[in-house]
Amino acid sequence: MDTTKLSEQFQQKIDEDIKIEPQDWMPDEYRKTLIRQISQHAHSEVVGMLPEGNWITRAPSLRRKAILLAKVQDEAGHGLYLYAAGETLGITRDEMYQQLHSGKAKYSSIFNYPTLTWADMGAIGWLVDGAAIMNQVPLSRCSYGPYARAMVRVCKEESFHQRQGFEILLTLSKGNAAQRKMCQDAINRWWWPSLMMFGPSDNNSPHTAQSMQWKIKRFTNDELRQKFVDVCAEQVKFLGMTLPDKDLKWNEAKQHYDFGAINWDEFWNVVKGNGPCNKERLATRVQAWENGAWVREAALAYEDKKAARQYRYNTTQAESKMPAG
Ligand code: BYC
Repeated sequence: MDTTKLSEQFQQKIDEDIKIEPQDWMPDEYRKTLIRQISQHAHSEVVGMLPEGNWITRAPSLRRKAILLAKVQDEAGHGLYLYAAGETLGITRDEMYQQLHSGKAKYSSIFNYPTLTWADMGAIGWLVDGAAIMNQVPLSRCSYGPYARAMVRVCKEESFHQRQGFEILLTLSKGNAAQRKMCQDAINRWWWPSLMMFGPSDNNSPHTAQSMQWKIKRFTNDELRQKFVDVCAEQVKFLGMTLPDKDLKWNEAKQHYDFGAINWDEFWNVVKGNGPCNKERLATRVQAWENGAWVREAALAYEDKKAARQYRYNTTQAESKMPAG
């Protein structure tokens, strides 16, 4: 069948909400877009462990430490599901790591900001995981089967992450003046970078139109950002805190919150590698990879030994069944 016909059939399946599976025919650009997005997403999960990992040893109680540890481990798990989903498209995990470690692959801008106080763990849970859920729930209905299925579990875990973050902030918001100040300061620092997580505005987003047509994306960047602002503008009231935006205002006619201008220069600067922590994050990942070399070698040596033992066993068994003489 020629490519035009295959492309038509492919789009028809998408239009009918039939999932595309790894063995199905797909246009090269669809495959490339998915590899790009899924690998960037996987990298974001594992790099995203670093800002919070930083606070595990300094959590204020054993309970908080256990919760944070579990959350950070969840992020490693999300990375693994996503790398596995990426592999179904014909790229190896080593190639994806190589792209991250060489600085060629992107990961979410948000993880290039520092975590200065314990309240940052609350703000990350509430805002960063909250933004992630807003973006990822629609991805669980995306057209590519393995990506959509990975998102189902990821979103359940993200929902726990978001609540634990909000609960940290709620506790601080009921504390003394210094704790309330710490809470507000964390919200102030994480608010705008969280809005940037949704990507450039639609008129500057080169991939959105095609990804919407392929139902990789179900909503545009601006649509998801608006939903997120609407939710957070209400939730912040429960904390008795404010969002750092003097233009944030309910718009009765639109039934949405209006909000201020995003600093896109800051966003692109971080995406290009010049944010406050880009270099440190990448160096830490590369070092973790290098430090883990002996574990990978040991695992491979163990597999080889097991295979050799099995081979010897199979040969002996076959020989013992041979007729004597
Ligand atoms: N940061 O045309 P656009 C988490 C890039 S982890 C950096 O709109 P697209 C968590 C974009 O890649 C959550 N780069 O692109 C973990 C593109 O560059 P390239 C991570 C960004 O793909 C631990 C260019 O800008 N979530 O939840 O249609 C602890 C043009 O953009 C960003 C995901 O990865 C950014 N923020 O839409 C806590 C979700 N935004 O590739 C939490 C999956 C854009 O052409 N990804 N760029 O060089 C997506 O949904 C989409 O890829 C995006 C961007 C909405 C992010």
